[in-house]
Amino acid sequence: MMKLHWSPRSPYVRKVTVCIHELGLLPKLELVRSVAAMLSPNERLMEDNPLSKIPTLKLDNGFVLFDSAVICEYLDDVAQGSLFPKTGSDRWQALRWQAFGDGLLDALILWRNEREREAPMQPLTSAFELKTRASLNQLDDEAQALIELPFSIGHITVGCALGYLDYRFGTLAWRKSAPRLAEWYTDLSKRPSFAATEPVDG
Ligand SMILES: N[C@@H](CCC(=O)N[C@@H](CS)C(=O)NCC(=O)O)C(=O)O
Repeated sequence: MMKLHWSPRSPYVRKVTVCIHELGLLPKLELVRSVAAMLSPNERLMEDNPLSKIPTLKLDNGFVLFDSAVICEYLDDVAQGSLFPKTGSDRWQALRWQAFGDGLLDALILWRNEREREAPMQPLTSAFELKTRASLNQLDDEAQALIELPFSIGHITVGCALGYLDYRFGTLAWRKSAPRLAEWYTDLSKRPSFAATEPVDG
């Protein structure tokens, strides 16, 4: 049985668990609740991944895969899925959206870390906000393409980034500035894979 270091809060882990649901792989995985926090490296997790990050996937033969992009592509390959288009413009758009969603998440997580400090560095939080707003504008312009292209890791990653905005940045009210994206996201959230992986504290 493959072992996934997992948490119900992490948006990168959510990418992987959405793929697991989409690909019907749930019975093949053991989910291990692992706490990963930048300020307190987790020794048990580090035995599998010295970077102390989740998601981390340990295969039956002991081989360990990270990060989320690599794990998702591996699972799609194992299940012979179509979340990673093999060739052509669909492939590059899927990988681009994955990089876009991952990049937005990277900025949001650093922003949140800064925000929680006693004296947040204001120019830094402003820069994160600027990038987040610009990303939402850009994704809103791409909403029609998100609707039209075959469902892929790109859709999953952008969806997980938006889910994280709802979870940790509610006051940003992102739907106001990205109404077409919001409409697409409402439909995406109805997929059983998204409904089953809503972030929760605990
Ligand atoms: N690029 C990585 C990012 C993973 C990541 O940063 N995960 C966070 C949890 S949301 C983590 O493990 N943080 C712990 C740390 O940075 O020490 C991926 O896509 O898997």
